[in-house]
Amino acid sequence: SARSRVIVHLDLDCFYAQVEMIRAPDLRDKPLGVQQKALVVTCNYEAREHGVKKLMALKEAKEKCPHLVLVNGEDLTPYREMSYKVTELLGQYCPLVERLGFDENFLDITEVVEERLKHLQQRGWAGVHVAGHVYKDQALNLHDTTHLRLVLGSQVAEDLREALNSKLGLTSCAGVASNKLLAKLVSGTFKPNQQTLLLPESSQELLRSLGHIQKVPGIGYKTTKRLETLGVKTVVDLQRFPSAVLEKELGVALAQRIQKLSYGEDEAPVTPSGPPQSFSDEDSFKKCSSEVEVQEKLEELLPSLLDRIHKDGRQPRTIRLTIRRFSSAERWFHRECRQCPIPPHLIPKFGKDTRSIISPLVTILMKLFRKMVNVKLPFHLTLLNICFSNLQELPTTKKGSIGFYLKSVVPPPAPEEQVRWGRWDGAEGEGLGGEGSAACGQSFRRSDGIPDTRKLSEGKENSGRKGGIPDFPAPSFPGAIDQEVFRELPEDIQQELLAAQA
Ligand code: DCP
Ligand code: MG
Ligand code: MG
Repeated sequence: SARSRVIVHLDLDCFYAQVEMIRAPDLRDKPLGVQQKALVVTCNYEAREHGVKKLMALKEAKEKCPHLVLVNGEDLTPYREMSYKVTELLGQYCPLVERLGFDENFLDITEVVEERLKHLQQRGWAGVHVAGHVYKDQALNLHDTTHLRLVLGSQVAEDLREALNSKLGLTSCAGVASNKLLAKLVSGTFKPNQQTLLLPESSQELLRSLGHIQKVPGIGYKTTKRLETLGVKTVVDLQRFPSAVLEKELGVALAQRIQKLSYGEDEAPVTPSGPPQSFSDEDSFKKCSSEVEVQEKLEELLPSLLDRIHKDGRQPRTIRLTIRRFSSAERWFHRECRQCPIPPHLIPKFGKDTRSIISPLVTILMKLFRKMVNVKLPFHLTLLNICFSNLQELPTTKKGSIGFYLKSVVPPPAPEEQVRWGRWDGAEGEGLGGEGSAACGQSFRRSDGIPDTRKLSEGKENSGRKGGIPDFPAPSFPGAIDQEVFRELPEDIQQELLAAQA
């Protein structure tokens, strides 16, 4: 039987705000908010002391803290770059690093711990102590090798956090536990700049403390709704619900997985993320209703996107345009897309002759656009997204690109059926993203018969995202966060936002 694992979940403190404080150190001792449109998406801990919260409306934040300093965080470039530096650094300590959003990483440190254990066995483990907190102050038993391994894991986590701090100037929180679910749940127990170890005997308490099933990472919005109709609201309800009924309602795979989650069991492996499988950017707006405007928006989006591809060093083979039409009924989820191969003569110009390809790319995108929209009739768009995918290595990829950094540990592409961590399960995407996906002409079927949306494949394709993410309800949201930001958010926050829309 498999030896129990040691998993670390690392979450950076007030991530965007930290990046801004590194860029402008005089902001350090001031309450700082990072603004996107009319929202303070995050703020430093100084501002939190004044009552400013993540995702607070700008207006309210200023009322709470009149001397709040604001920086605009709409250009994600600095956060994205720091985010990859973090993953890269962690990858130097352990090959099994999986990104989750911009500011979280899972590490499977079982082998690292095993090495330390060997050393200890030579030296004896009398002086072994836990680093950071133990959840609920549970007493340790170092004669129990599971405890001992987890304690060594807490020391590894401390070393990782110390490395992030000394090499990148970042503080973070960590959770150490025997699987991803528990590590993620425990990591935020003490914040900021602290870490927490969960011993197996306390895992029930941790799960039950969540209360509502919606708080369980891996149980998505749609599944939550279906469970509620069955009368299942709390984690305890789910634990006690007859499995046979659940399997009939949700299908065997999903039923078994979520019931296991309710007990704190999660077998999902830490899957190295590797480099992003696509590059996309988008803009959302109230109204775009002429071809000229569409062309302008596309011309605005392309340069920084091409710049990211240039820095990555790989060349895309496919280009895709996604639009969202105004529609009061389906305003959240209705996206349509068309894609086509990039003409071979343009491919070598990516990364070399960026300027000269903008115009031919716009021509291609406008053709794709006219395949979706009859331009002779009035139209009303609220979003445009350009995505480059099917990235292929050059014979000699530049060192230092994000496409390079994980090369040594990049796994073979994960099969689409693979059940993934958290809300990124295909089954979750089905309900929320399903509408728009049909129009994309790509739908995927899982072996268990649950239709997946394009999101699953697009997810693997999208800057490290895992698919299954519902389309974000931009137009109805006051601070309209763009799709990329939304995808990169921790799932609890995504859920919060979606719930706020409902
Ligand atoms: N973010 C965003 N929009 C949201 C939520 C988050 O742009 N709706 C961004 C800003 C955050 C980053 O994602 O800095 C990471 O999200 P976290 O929930 O981890 O929040 P922070 O790292 O900011 O704060 P904490 O210290 O609570 O982890
Ligand atoms: Mg964080
Ligand atoms: Mg986070």
